[in-house]
Amino acid sequence: AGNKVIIVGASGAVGQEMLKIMEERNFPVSELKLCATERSAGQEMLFKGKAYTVEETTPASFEGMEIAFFAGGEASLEFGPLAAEMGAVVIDNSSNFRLDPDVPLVVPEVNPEDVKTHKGIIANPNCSTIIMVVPLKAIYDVAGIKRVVVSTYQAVSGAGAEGITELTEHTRAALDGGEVVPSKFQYPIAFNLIPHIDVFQEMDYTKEEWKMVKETRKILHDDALQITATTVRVPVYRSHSESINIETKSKVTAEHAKKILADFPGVIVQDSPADKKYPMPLYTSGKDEIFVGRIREDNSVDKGLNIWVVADQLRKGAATNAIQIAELLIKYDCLGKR
Ligand code: 2RA
Repeated sequence: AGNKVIIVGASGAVGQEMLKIMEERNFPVSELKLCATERSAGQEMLFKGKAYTVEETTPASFEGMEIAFFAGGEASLEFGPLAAEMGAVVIDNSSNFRLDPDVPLVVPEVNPEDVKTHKGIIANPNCSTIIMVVPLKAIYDVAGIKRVVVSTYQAVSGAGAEGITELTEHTRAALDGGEVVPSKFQYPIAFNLIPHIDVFQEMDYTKEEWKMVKETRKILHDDALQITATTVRVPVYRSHSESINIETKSKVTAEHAKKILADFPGVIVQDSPADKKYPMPLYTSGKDEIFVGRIREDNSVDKGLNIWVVADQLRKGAATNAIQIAELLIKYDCLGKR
């Protein structure tokens, strides 16, 4: 028993995590194919103790496959629609199809039923969006939300494996007095913050900022939601953090918000100022939950909350969410159905 699964982009930061999480969650796999670009083909990767050789992705790679995970990048543009046509359900971690009205954009704790509307492709939201929308949904269901202001503190691994290498190299160079040559990032990332993630677009917002706006509205099915974002790269290896200000439609006290959040699936509240208890990226990495703390009423408006949210963006922000979507497809029996 199990499903025929292909991972495209298996050797990258998210692909590796997908494989690890499938193993951890004992995801039912009857056949596994690991693919990537020609450059990464030939590498060996382990799944449940067995070695698999990464192959170059070609149209034939999708023959007979039931679930096709795309870890990110351009590959899903080239092969996603074809994989779906050949009968697989595509779960795509890139931004290529996220805003397509025919493609559900799913966070299992928030809009699980949307997977049932798929026409062959399901999109996995952007990492910063996933991490924000889960706690937002908890509040949204109880009090409604009028406006959200979010600022992010995003780890270098959000930019892939090269981002990790660059933080190490820049830190070493800064300490040893060596030369710092930014390549993945626009400026030296060690001992710095860079308020620029992805490309600049309309109104001088970055694409990462627009993703947080547009994807959140789509996932919550609320085009009227007012939301604005500032996204910042920080010298942290792993786990994105977010400061989120939420203006609610009805009043929620801080105590009530703590309870609502603690009761919501996938959320862990870490909030005890007296004990210096609040989420931090160093301690959330490697975990699947979204950690929320510093839960306070906004002193400047009638109905508002401030929360501080941290989660491992390679896991819940990417790979875990994708595997959870596949689990929903099995649960709702909507694999192979169009
Ligand atoms: C980042 N959100 O952290 C992006 C990855 N999709 O760069």
